[in-house]
Amino acid sequence: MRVSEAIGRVLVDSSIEAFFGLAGSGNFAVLSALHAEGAAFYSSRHECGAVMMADGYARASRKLGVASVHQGPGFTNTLTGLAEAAKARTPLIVLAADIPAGTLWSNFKVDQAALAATVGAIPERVRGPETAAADTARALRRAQTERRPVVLSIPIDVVEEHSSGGSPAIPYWPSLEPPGPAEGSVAAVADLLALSHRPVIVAGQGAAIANAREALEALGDRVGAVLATSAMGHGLFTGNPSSVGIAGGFSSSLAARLLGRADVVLAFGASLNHWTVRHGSLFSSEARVVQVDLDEEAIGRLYRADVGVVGDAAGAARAIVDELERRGVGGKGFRSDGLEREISAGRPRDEPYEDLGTAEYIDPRTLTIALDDLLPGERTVCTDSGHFLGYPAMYLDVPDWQGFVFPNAFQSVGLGLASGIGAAVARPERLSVAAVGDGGALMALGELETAARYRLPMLVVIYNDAAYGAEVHHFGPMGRPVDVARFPDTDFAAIARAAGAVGITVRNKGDLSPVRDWLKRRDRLLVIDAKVNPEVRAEWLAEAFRAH
Ligand SMILES: Cc1ncc(C[n+]2csc(CCOP(=O)(O)OP(=O)(O)O)c2C)c(N)n1
Ligand SMILES: [Mg+2]
Repeated sequence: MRVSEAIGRVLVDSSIEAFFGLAGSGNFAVLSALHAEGAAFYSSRHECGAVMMADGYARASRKLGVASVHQGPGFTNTLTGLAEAAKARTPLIVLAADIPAGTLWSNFKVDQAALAATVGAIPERVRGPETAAADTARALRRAQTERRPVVLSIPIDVVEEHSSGGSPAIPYWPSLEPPGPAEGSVAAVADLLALSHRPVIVAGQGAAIANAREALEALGDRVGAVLATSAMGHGLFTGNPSSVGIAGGFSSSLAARLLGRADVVLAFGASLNHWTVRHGSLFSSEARVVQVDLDEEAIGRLYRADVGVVGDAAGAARAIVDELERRGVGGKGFRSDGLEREISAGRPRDEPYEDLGTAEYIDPRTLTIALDDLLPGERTVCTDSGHFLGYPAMYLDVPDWQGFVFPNAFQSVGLGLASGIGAAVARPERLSVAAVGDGGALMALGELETAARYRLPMLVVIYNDAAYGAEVHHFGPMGRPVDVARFPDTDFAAIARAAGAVGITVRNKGDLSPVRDWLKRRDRLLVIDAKVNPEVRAEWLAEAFRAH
């Protein structure tokens, strides 16, 4: 068999069912071989889109994401998506063609390994025909065990060679038990909890990856904790009556008030970055902080930690509960009578606001709340970056952690649409909802055609303020001229129709009625061009710009 076939065979034998990419001469053989081996192929219009589709696919399903790209510019086009995937610790593989080793000159020559490493991905290489299968297996393993994107460079002179190696038996990699927490640190946490009246648990992506929901809920029940997540952990406690949603910039005012009263903060698998702790203003300076993380270096790095516990979130939570049981520590803690009722009436969408809708514009809050009511609960919400971002994050419920895909680790505009496509492919039983701004939509516009071409039953909601609203709302109040960030209105419904999708323009709640019919059919992409009032300034934005 050829090297390309050996690579394709290893991937399909490792349960790769779908992949994304853009065909060029350099990756044509690998792409075709992987497809011929049985993996479904989705052709993007830009390589960044391909990587973000693989990223969204991985986040929504916990399966490995795979993308295939041409060498040189095909690869450099992936870099923003690759940086996002690396920062978010998404396990994925980019199969990147590369020029032959030792080439003195080529238009496509660029140091791919160095570029990959610079953005935080792991560079790997197919070394030759006889090692191709083993090299591919190694790349797969590293992406999964190190939870990072791997760039597997495949030289174009090797890819068509004969390989006798074939597919190696995929080596069995026992999943190593995460290290148990040290007894001393568990005892220190129990000491704090024995004196606590108002404990809170903040769970991040690390807790979600560790499947720690049950263990954290048991701990929360034992000590009467209020539960919250970081933005990356959003959805982990969906449905729990003691959960107040996201801690940080996207908190409801009730959540901010309750979290501010905590006397012990238990962070599990959360870095406690400035978003989660609102630049240090969310928690009281008196609150004692416990940080549990697999990575010792994460503890106390971004925020203070009075007690550090090295271990995985689920194992540590169970060990803490055992210790509390042994000591007979437990109680109602923060869960006063009436707290559940207060929480159920204190979601962000329950907070009163003045509807700033006009004949021309819908208020973005009204739009999002109406969509939350209209759309099925089984959904994956994928959000791009921009001023609008808080609305879907705060007002659209998600069924669980995988139901919220948040490609904002690199805070790049333009990634949300493609990650929504990846999620739609990964979880067809869930409605994929990509929430994007007009700027982000135009930056990734080619992928609108991709979603339409595959007739993906997904929804793209464009918060169209005809502006780079984040800049307008930040610089405008300072008296700076912001015309550089304003544009004539774009008719996205017309663009959607031209691409083969359904497009509707929404200026008020009534304009959403076609969504109801579409939901019954879901036979193709629906694009909502929501003309949102550009005057509405999100409260969370002031918080966001404190870091600039
Ligand atoms: C790739 C990239 N370019 C520029 C920025 C700076 N930036 C942050 S938000 C934003 C505006 C995005 O506009 P839009 O998608 O319409 O969302 P809005 O802020 O208007 O809601 C810009 C340009 C960025 N974060 N990423
Ligand atoms: Mg905008």
